[in-house]
Amino acid sequence: MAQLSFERKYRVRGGTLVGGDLFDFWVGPFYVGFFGVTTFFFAVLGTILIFYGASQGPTWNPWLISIDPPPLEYGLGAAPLMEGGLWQIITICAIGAFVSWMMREVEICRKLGIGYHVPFAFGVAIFAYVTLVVIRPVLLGAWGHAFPYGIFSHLDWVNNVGYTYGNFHYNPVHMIAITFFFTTCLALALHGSLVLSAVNPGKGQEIKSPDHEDTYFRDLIGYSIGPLGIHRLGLFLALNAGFWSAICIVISGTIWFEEWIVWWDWYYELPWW
Ligand code: BCL
Ligand code: BCL
Ligand code: BPH
Repeated sequence: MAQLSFERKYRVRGGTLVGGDLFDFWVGPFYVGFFGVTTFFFAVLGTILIFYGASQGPTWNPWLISIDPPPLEYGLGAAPLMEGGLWQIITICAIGAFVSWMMREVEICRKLGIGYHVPFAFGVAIFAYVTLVVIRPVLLGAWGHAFPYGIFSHLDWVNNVGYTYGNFHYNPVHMIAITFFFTTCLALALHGSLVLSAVNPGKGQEIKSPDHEDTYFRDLIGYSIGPLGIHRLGLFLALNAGFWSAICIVISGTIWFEEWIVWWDWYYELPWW
């Protein structure tokens, strides 16, 4: 693949955490590194195992293929391959692949001498996944509480777990997470449109400056958070969306056992009604 003009300048040695110079090279545009190798290993193995599981199952319909966790009876033990063991190995591969991917991001940051913001942010997504398939099942005492790896089956899991707690919408932390997701989308809609309006103004017109962007919002709502601030805000909103998602599900069944609407009883019980 063609190299961009500035790319060669940044293809410097070093910054690796493991393996020294051994894997310090590129394949086409991709940096490899030790963690590139481990990502590849786990991703390929996990994917092969999903296809193997599918070959043993009733269907090749992509929507319906599902690799299920062990039944609740197996608790936290290892299960036979066809009764959840496959799911357990795929989960190890998935965590291995995601964490390797994050560590590869770290090595690239070190090479470039930039901050670790991206791998940190990805860490929050991994945290949400690990909460669903490790932390909560361990707290509840069975791998069977994790979600199955299938396009439709994982939607069924969300639905069923949701109704286990009555109306999941009443989970106050779910509310916080959803609010952050919506706000993230609002912020990106404004940021994306604002930047385009200034730097992509149409043929023959001159590109406008960040001052124009700031002035736009000052005219509109009396305040502009500024070119650095908007990225801080965006990251803050997105990470909170992922973080509170993890919290909203981990408290369901571990510290809250009833329907979520019952949680609001404190509100009725306030002394002044
Ligand atoms: Mg889900 C939907 C993957 C966890 C609730 N979910 C989707 C689909 C996709 C998916 C099949 C679109 C997601 C998307 O665009 O995201 N979900 C997925 C994965 C995980 C996961 C990989 C995971 O944790 C490893 N989902 C969960 C947990 C629930 C959940 C359990 C809370 C987060 N998910 C829902 C609901 C919906 C989905 C509700 C939907 O309505 C939607 C759907 O249409 O389902 C049918 C944003 C990310 C990107 C745009 C980046 C690209 C991601 C691509 C599309 C992922 C492909 C996954 C592939 C089919 C999985 C196999 C991997 C191979 C073996 C290598
Ligand atoms: Mg709810 C969860 C919104 C209705 C039951 N719900 C969530 C949260 C989110 C949300 C706050 C999922 C996001 C998340 O965790 O991301 N729910 C939401 C909204 C409504 C809603 C907006 C709505 O009605 C408008 N929910 C309902 C109804 C219930 C309900 C009322 C069902 C009847 N909801 C539940 C349950 C859960 C949620 C149960 C959850 O478990 C879930 C939650 O909080 O989970 C933590 C986090 C992101 C991830 C987990 C993805 C991680 C991705 C990994 C790290 C990387 C994957 C890589 C991939 C395999 C690579 C593919 C290959 C490449 C493409 C090459
Ligand atoms: O590289 C990236 O992006 C380009 C990283 C990434 C990120 C990053 C990255 O840097 C960041 C900051 C986030 N995601 C952030 C977030 C939000 C939280 C802060 C959150 C909303 C979110 N990501 C969500 C999601 C979702 C959802 C909502 O479902 C998905 C599907 C993703 N993120 C997906 C991704 C990837 C595109 C990418 C990424 N987020 C990470 C790529 C990676 O890890 O590659 C290595 C692994 C493989 C190539 C494949 C592994 C295969 C497994 C071994 C087998 C499959 C197992 C799986 C459990 C089966 C699931 C089946 C489903 C049908 C349920």
